[in-house]
Amino acid sequence: MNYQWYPGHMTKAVRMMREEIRLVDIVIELLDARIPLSSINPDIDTLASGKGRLVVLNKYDLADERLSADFERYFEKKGYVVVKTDSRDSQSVKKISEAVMAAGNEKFERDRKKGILNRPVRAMVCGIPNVGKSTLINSLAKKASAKTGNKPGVTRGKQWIKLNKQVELLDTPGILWPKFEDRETGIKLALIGTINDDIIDHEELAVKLIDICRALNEDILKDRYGEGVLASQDPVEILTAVAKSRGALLKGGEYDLNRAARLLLDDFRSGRLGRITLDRPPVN
Ligand SMILES: Nc1nc2c(ncn2[C@@H]2O[C@H](COP(=O)(O)OP(=O)(O)OP(=O)(O)O)[C@@H](O)[C@H]2O)c(=O)[nH]1
Ligand SMILES: [Mg+2]
Repeated sequence: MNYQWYPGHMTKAVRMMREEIRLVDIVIELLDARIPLSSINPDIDTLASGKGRLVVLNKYDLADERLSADFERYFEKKGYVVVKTDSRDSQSVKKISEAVMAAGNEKFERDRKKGILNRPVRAMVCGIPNVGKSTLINSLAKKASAKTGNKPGVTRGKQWIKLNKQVELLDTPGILWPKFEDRETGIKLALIGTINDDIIDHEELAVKLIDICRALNEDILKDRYGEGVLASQDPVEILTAVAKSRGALLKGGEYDLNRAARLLLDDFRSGRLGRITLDRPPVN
């Protein structure tokens, strides 16, 4: 299992970001709070050099609270302004608009000294597919201006959205990078649902998830699928127990492991297995 997903629209998106970045004052980088390290685009530092930077740990509602606090400190130490959010919730994204406005005020002051008036502050929102960029923009704008959807690759072209007279936001298509540095990164990105489902081997990925859950806490799977999952150490047998608990059967009466795998992945992605973070902050 070695997931790589880099369709043509991402090549175009990177080119577009390079062009548009000249126009922006701030780059808002959305990371998935469940994988704050594996969802960092390694090219963003070069792409966004010289710009104000804001790091958003989004889908915080799905991530482990203690680890999120550790990651928050980790990124703050690196000098970023960090905000943890559930971008569907307009209360939760308030801090982002505050940070953008604060950066905006500095800019207006600089502009005024140069005699430039009424130029709004512009921020580009970027991050991996499905991380919640368009949802964030809609919550900030308090209306549905950007198209959203629970699959990667919903936003295809650029879209400027005016928040108010002072702030404009640029929604961008989610981008991954042509090669992940290691297999684990590809697996984590696939687990959270940022890689197109069509190229995923669901059973293999579910087996990986079973190993991860068991290493974290034996009760995670038991609480959701019952005692049956404790009968074996073997992840394929555990997946069979999940099929049993959910009545996932094929026509001949055999257990439908593919359906069980999809159910399990879906339960993880929507937080029904609890708040689980897959990355660990580096010890330094
Ligand atoms: N639980 C949770 N779900 C979220 C959050 N933010 C967004 N979502 C959901 O995640 C899915 C993807 O959201 P989008 O805003 O379309 O993501 P995007 O980053 O614009 O995706 P692309 O345009 O495909 O790159 C949607 O189903 C959202 O409802 C969040 O903070 N928590
Ligand atoms: Mg989008």
